Amino acid sequence: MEDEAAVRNLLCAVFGDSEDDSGEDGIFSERQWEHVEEVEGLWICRDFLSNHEQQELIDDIEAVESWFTNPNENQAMRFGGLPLWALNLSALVHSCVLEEQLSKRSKILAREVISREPLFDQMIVNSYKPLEGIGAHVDLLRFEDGIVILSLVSSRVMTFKSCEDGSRKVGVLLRPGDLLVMSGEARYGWTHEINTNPAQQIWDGVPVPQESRISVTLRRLCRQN
Ligand SMILES: O=C(O)CCC(=O)C(=O)O
Repeated sequence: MEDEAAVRNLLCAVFGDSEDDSGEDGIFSERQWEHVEEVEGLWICRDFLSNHEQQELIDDIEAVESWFTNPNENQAMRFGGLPLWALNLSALVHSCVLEEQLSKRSKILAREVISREPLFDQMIVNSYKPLEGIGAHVDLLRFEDGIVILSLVSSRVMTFKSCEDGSRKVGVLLRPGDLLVMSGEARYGWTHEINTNPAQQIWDGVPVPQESRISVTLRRLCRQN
């Protein structure tokens, strides 16, 4: 299929070519999109990046950017002028969402979001130590609809709470390589948080091992009228 070929070509351009694309550490991931039924507009792309791709990205983040070499630093932000690796990541999000929307008629991002240029122009990279998290929040309204978060290194449960009815809570397990996409209701009508209550780090009755974690959030600033 043409779209699949386009995504493969983009991956080759970003992460290089490999003869082994089948094993766990193969270049190409086995992407699987899941809609979180309870929260409209919340999607997770499982294995968005393969182990190899994740490692390449972590190397870029840690070495190329020299971020987080100081243990007291845990957040890095960029507005506009995104580094090449983030532009490549953004291009990959674009192709993968588009491919899924065209092939399965899934509505992951609205037409005006997926067709805007650039898709993202702001980035936050968060580095978490074990047991660290982020408080419940809705992303600032100065950012447009359509926000993605890539999880790296280790898993965490992220909890969504309805802004209208705080008793409506939905947990999602984010594994290394997973991409979370929030739009519409999920972006504006639910808060998201990690680890504000460590007891939440239980998934299917089993504790989620608390290791360091890195996340990359891509968003776009609202244009001034
Ligand atoms: O680290 C995460 O997965 C969430 C990041 C986030 O919500 C934020 O930076 O606003």
